[in-house]
Amino acid sequence: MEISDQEWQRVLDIWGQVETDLPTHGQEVIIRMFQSHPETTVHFPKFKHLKTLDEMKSSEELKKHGTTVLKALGRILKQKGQHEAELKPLAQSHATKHKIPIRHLEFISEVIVAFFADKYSADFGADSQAAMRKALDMFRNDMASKYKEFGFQG
Ligand code: CUS
Repeated sequence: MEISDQEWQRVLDIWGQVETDLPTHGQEVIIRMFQSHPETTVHFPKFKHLKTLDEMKSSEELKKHGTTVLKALGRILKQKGQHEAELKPLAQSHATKHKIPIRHLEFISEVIVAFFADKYSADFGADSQAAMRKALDMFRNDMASKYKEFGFQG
């Protein structure tokens, strides 16, 4: 899959806005994902007690995790596809320790695109959304092949 320089530029432009406030963006991504795909909460026993939206919003731990997720993703996107060194340890821990199926990475990818499209309607139009989808597809494909190397079918 080829991603052009212009497409990477679109991806990193929007990421620049997201990075102005990672905790708030991260919190929203995790909450949207828990709400649209409740099965993703099984990986997070520490968030099981959060039942209502208000409880999710007031959890500092959830916010912290959202920040971690976006930081990891940002580090990868900035490599513009040359992400072997960044991806490998992440794939290893997710294959052997957290056991996060690729399906759930798909959910989080969808949530990210939909949320940015809502929040940045002026700066994240159809072309940028398509570019972000391609970048996240590439990320997931590479995670999936690394998962297999680590013996996790994902
Ligand atoms: O944490 C981490 O690290 C991951 C991220 C990356 C980017 C891979 N995660 Cu967490 C993931 C997920 C979550 O959180 C939830 C759901 C799904 C997935």
